[in-house]
Amino acid sequence: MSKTIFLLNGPNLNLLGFREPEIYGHETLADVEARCMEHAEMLGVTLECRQSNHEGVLVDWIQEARGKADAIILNAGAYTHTSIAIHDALKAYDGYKMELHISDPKQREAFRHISYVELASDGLIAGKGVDGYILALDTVMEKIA
Ligand code: CA2
Repeated sequence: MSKTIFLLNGPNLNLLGFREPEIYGHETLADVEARCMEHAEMLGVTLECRQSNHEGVLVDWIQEARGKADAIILNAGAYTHTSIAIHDALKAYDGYKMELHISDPKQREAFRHISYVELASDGLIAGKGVDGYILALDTVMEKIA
């Protein structure tokens, strides 16, 4: 039975490649998602890529993953550091949960040091640039194989 992974990106990640390339690189979100889709095909896994700027939409998608996806890879953007709603939705999800960041928030401003996502996740990849997305797919596949 083929596995399904939800790749969810949160607020402002639709701006990837257009601003702050020194932190987030030059690739757009469309580039990153295309790379992930290609990699997922190679791994033989179904990948569903979505992005929203809205906290409640991300909560809805995490709830939707219950019974539909074997794992969630989540870059919750700034909601990582603020959202107990996303934390609670992740807690209610039984599959594997990987927190993902392009930069390493722990090496940045103090307000990025707390992660409500981390407290509800099974793994964390941060500070690897957009290559972290591919690394996350490989790691998650090992966990759900
Ligand atoms: O490093 C990451 O992946 C972050 O999740 C990115 C979030 C930030 O709030 C987190 O602390 C760490 C910000 C996403 C904003 O993305 C932009 C991309 C290009 C230009 C401007 C913002």
